[in-house]
Amino acid sequence: MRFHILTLFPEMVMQGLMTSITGRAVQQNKIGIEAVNIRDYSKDKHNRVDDYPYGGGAGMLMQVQPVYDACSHVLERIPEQAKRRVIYVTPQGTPFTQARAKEFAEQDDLLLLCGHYEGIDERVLEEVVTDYISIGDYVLTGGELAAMVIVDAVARLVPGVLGNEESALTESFHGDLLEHPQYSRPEVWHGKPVPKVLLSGNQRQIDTWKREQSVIRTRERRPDLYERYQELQECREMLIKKKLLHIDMIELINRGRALLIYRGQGQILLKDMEYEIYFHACVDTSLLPDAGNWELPVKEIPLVVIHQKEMIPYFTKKYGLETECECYQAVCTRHEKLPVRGLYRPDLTREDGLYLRRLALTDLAQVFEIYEGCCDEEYLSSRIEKGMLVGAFYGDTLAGFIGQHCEGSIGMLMVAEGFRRNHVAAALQTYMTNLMLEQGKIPFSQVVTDNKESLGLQQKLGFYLSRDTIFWMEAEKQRI
Ligand code: 4GY
Repeated sequence: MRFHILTLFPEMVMQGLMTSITGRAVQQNKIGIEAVNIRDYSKDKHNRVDDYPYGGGAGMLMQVQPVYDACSHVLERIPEQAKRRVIYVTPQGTPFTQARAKEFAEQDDLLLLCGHYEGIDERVLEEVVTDYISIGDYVLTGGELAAMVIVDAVARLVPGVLGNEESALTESFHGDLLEHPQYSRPEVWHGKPVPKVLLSGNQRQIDTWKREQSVIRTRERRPDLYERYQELQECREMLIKKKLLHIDMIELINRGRALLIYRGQGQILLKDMEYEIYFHACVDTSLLPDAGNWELPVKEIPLVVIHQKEMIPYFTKKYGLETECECYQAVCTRHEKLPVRGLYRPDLTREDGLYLRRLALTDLAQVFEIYEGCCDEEYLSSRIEKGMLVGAFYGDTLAGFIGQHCEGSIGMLMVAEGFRRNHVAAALQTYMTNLMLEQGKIPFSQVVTDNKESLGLQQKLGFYLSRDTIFWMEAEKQRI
């Protein structure tokens, strides 16, 4: 990730960002930061960059030419295929959130344009800016601090910047809840002891306590977030009446990734915060709507998982979606890890040399060689890039792999031809299941109804199958 900050005060930005964690990340080549001085692009003999606004009014405006030339110069230097955004920081932008930070962290190059005086001539903004972002409802003297806020929040999401990070496969989640309070030594300070439970060593109790504290804190300090949290909990209660069938939606809520789009008429529509995927359930099928007199409050739905067959015509008619596949949900309902004896050892090797490890982009060729499932190659490589696939190797040969789909299910299980019936699939599924259990997630997979082999494997490992099926529906043949 490379950050390019276009500013009239390059020293201010570099001073701030070259200190502490972002500075270390630059030194370690995890990120690049450059400040481009807009004044260097002035064609005025006095290096002026500002002028009076047409129509009068207080103060000065930054002129089109230096801003445009500074921007063009940066854009010309970045590779053509690089994913890029040009961000203008302004109180008139959309609010900067953790979700936006994640979105920006996916880019290769971020240009941040800092305004000064009364702002920048609208015409150059129209030509170069892709995103208008505000860091809050207050007015600064310039865009620099706002740009630094964004660089900082995005940089810490770049792999390797924090150093201590968990991989995407093992990261924890919190969603709408605030963090719980934290304590370190000494055990008693100013007569205040550290909460007893934290010294108990009982991890289950500790986790429950942390969760309770998060809820209390959110209710007291952020009633707005708490209201969202509560609404989702109510949805969860309704969905859990058919836990196996609705497990994907329940887990989306549990993992703090659910946005409630609609609730009413016995229906729930959720959206994944991170991907353009919708989830629909009729929790009261006596209220099944007919497509004529009833509307969901969304204009477009590119991809949806529906949980009641009766809704297919509605989504076809209203959103032009086609059924892509019909699946059973297979759910691991227990909390204890699956036994691994004979599959792999804790150090991830097996007596006969089977070895499990996370896949990297350097394994891509081998993955494509053995893959014959339904996801396209672009999707598969994006999941590998995010560290969501685990491979099973004999020596250097990839015998099979498994992964987590973007919506959270276990999938993409594939075993190479020569290695079938060799416990490789069971080893992979067991490994992924235990990994998810360790993180407090409910492991589940979605198995296409005619995949007898996979249905058998799931059941053999103790996964329960939903009685009814779910349907993936999408606009065109593509999956994110
Ligand atoms: N708030 N969020 C903000 C800001 C300063 C005059 C335009 C904010 O993002 N930026 O207050 N920026 C102004 C100063 C030119 C930007």
